[in-house]
Amino acid sequence: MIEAVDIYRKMILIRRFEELLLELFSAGKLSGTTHTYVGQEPVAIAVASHLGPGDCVFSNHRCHGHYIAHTGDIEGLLAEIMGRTGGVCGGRGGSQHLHRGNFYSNGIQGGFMPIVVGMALAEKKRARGNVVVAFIGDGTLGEGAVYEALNMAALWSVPLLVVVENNRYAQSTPITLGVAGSIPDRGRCFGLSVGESDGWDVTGLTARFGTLVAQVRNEGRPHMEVVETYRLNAHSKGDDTRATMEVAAFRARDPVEHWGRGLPPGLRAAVDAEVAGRLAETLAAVEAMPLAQLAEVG
Ligand SMILES: Cc1ncc(C[n+]2csc(CCOP(=O)(O)OP(=O)(O)O)c2C)c(N)n1
Repeated sequence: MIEAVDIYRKMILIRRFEELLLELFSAGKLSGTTHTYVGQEPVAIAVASHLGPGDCVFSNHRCHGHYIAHTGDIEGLLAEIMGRTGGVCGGRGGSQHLHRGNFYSNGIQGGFMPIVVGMALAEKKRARGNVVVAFIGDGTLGEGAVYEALNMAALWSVPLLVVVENNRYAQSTPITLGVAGSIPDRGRCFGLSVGESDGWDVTGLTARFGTLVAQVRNEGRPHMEVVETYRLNAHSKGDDTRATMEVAAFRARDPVEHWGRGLPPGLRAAVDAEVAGRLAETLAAVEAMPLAQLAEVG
């Protein structure tokens, strides 16, 4: 069972890492773009707490939280986003295109879903007891490839967990304008088992994903979990068209802040200081690395 303080350490590491990214972006020190996961941290941690090294994770454009929760590798990630040779992909993949071990991310909405099903089918045939997890957003439900993939996943009965992070917006489009009908029904219509969970209930979410990962692993059939959540920051950097009042109401419910308030203040301050120190050291190490050169692309 993951301790409350460890959950906070992981959540605040993701939060502060991304705040640092936004600062670096404003200072002109980042290559490419960056989409932050601010507000959604409990989801990545709840899923990651139940996966082993043989399990496979596919993530999307909003991948930093998933990557840090699964690997803890902030140096490789920061170096990657800053275009340095020590980056997880040599500084050439950038924010959205990460690969380390069994972790993959891709910025094309839904583009990895057919690949994910193929990986899950391979795991089924190898019978090693591994699961494949795919994180997609509500806006990605507009991609046809997602439905072809869900159809095959159900038909072939593969060990796949699809986590739909419903943060209510696809860039600037609210789900009311982009998603007809019910999101859970979109999984049910293919015969997947489907559940819904609350992205603010950190304890409940962690327990829920424990049950789901075990279910997918033991029964070897796909499940789709729709997690209600909210991104507290802009879609990528400054592109936020949401009502200020709405964002403020969700900011008042910030799950990371709320969880931190549940810890003894001294313990929380110690973790905050530890994370700040770790980030400062990481930034210094990354800034000392050489920039990746195009000529190195093989
Ligand atoms: C195939 C494709 N179309 C459009 C885009 C541009 N795009 C990047 S993120 C995004 C919105 C995605 O919304 P959602 O799936 O809800 O994820 P969220 O950003 O809310 O986490 C879009 C349209 C893209 N990356 N890929």
